[in-house]
Amino acid sequence: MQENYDAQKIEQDVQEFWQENQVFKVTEDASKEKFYCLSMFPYPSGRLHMGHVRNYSIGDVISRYQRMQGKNVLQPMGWDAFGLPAENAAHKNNSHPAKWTYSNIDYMRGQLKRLGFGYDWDREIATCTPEYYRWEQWLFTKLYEKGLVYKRNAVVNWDPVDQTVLANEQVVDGCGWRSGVPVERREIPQWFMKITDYADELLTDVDKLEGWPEQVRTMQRNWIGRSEGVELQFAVDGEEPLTVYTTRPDTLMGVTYVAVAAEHSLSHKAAESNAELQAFITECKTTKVAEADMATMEKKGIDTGFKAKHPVTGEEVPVYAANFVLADYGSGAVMSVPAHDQRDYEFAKKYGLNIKQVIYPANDEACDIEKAAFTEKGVLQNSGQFDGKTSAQAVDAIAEFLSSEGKGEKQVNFRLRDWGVSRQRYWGTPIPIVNCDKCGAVAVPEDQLPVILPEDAAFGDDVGSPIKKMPEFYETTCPTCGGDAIRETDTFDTFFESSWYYARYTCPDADSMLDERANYWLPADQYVGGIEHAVLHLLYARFFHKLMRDVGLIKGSDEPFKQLLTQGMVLKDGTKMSKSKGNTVDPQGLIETYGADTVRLFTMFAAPPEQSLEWSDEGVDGAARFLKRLYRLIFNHVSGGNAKALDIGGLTDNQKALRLKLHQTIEKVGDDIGRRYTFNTAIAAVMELSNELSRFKDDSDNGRAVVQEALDAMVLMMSPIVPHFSHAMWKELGHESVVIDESWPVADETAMVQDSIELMVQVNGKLRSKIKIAADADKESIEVLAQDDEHVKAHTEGKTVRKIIVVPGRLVNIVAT
Ligand code: ANZ
Ligand code: ZN
Repeated sequence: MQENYDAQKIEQDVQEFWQENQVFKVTEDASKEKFYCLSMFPYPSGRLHMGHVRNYSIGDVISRYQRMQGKNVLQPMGWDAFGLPAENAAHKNNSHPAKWTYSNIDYMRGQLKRLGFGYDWDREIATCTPEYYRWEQWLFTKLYEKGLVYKRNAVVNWDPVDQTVLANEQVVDGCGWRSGVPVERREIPQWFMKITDYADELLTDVDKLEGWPEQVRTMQRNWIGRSEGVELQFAVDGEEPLTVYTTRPDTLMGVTYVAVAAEHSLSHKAAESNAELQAFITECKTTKVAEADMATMEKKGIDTGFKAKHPVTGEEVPVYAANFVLADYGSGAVMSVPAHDQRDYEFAKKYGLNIKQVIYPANDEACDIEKAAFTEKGVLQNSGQFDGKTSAQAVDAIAEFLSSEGKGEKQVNFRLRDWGVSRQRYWGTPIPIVNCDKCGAVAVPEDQLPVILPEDAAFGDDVGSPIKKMPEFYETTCPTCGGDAIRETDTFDTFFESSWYYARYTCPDADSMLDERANYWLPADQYVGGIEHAVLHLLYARFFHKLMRDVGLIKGSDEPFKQLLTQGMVLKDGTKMSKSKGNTVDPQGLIETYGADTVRLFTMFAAPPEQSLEWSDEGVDGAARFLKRLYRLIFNHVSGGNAKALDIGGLTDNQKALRLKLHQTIEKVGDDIGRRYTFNTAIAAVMELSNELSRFKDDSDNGRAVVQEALDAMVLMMSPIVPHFSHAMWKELGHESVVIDESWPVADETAMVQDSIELMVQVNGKLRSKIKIAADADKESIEVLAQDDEHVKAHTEGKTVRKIIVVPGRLVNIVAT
């Protein structure tokens, strides 16, 4: 065995071994329990960043651990290869998005291989290849037949200087990112997927996702946003009745005005003779409609002059056009109850409208209508026939009354909108539709798929999509009547590709969208990725799973991802690492300096996976030192020749103590990696064991046998995290087998007679918990274990740990503010 640890040499050899023996290639094997571990695939932006390294290290550790549990593990990788940055790069360099994308893929694939991630590369997918996107085109045509996709006019961001549609992320402070001029809103025909048809199922199935973080489940629920309310009508003289949707019908008697969206038909009608209102409508067109902005923006409105008749009292209230009413939610009109809705309240104060309180606190809650709206439920007053009812009773009574008068009905509403999938971009999947003057929008027939994105399109200074200027692409014949027709030149939102890649990995070469293999592997047992995808990507993937199920492609599962792990951010000096902030650390340099195993070890040790990871150069050094120390221990042991078999009956107290520690560690590490996913505490426990081993001086046969047992187990336990190191060390320790084929070590119960002490743990001087630790645990691991305690966490959550004081043998005090 070489005396010094040479990471580069070891890693190169081991990677060659993996490659030659195709160790990560998997096939379906019904006799084995499967485990499908999926990490979110990257956008091929050029180089891996630390966030990728962290994400993929977590996935790889889980995969390798599961493999050691004897499971048939699938871990695939691919590329989310369509998207705007490729187009921008092409315009800039007068080159082509495909060229840029494929060369990035080549480079990044090399980086992933260099990091030693155990992917089955035979299953690699790049979503920009026709072999991939043809199937989503196919699905789209099937869904068109089923009525699950449709075309309608919708608003886009239009850049009047560049004469092009902008994606939302290309609009900066209301202006085009290149032109710098205010963006206009334009209506053009676009394609929509009827995700709202699945709103109910998408919502109720969130309950089944027990392996998902509660936070993400809540975000899914909120996004879908089911609400129960009443839809009711206010009569307007000489006009169609005005329909409003309310979740608080109990406040009906407190309505003092009605507000409609600027785009509402009544508003347009009134504007015909009201220039001020016309200007207001135009102004609303250019302001953002994101709901997040709704809450904070200044509320503005204009009286339309129309009067609405209250459905119970017949009293007339004014109708305002207001900027806070969303045109495409509910009916685009709201009954305003300033006494009980804060937004209505502010608006009424501003325009001097009546505020009529009708709900009063049921108990001794404070309520001062002079200061703010009272938004709680309560008991009705000033409400005529409904006086004295509680809010809950009034909801039913008012709904019944309206229903009997033919003026309203209970209704369930969803916040979720249909998914607009048209993008006026080039580098995406062509929408497989042909527009014929006679036949309308016709789906491209199956035998004419895929509609291939022409890769010879010209890129240069011009910013729009080049296929919109390529008659050889868009001039075609109608599949139905054979007449001249025009091909759709829009492409799919790139969320389309990432909505089903997880399924295609199971059968990447299938000559249908999916085949039987999908049912062996799906659902994915573990999904690992960023919290930024907690809403849309996950929702769309869940939706696609159900769509693919309902066209008969998937059987036996309703949801794509059983367990979800959302990794925390990688920070430097407390802020997110990002190119724009210029505080990135390039993983490539680290790999070249330290080797992949050190990088992997650092990322797994520095923080639990769901928390943010603070970058630290010392931390990387520490990880490197630990591997060197472990190497040295193994070197020293191996230099003494083969160890004899362990004689359990003849163990000394010291030997027993080491075995106790060893088997406790095995138990803890198995639980930390396998169940809790706290890889950092698992590593801390192995470090602690290695310290114990350094202090253990016993050259007797049995002493050396215990050391061998410990080193073997440590190498196995570390192998998911530092797989190259472990592969080499396993061999040096005299084993004929390869570590990747080994099983996870099992703790020997008989060796686990307690020899631990209890430490008190205080947070800011207050006793919060007691932890059991090895009698001679070192400071570093005590700190990690103390902070990891559930009771302690409850008191440090959301705070920053400033200092940790360890009084050996007695207590730990954590100072957190
Ligand atoms: C009267 C009322 C009184 C309301 C009250 C709330 C509190 P969710 O739960 O999101 O469905 N609303 C309805 N359509 C709207 C639109 N197009 N743009 C903006 N706001 C709209 O919320 C439904 C509530 O949001 C409705 O209930 C309505 O205001 C408002 F004390 O009606 B409410
Ligand atoms: Zn036709």
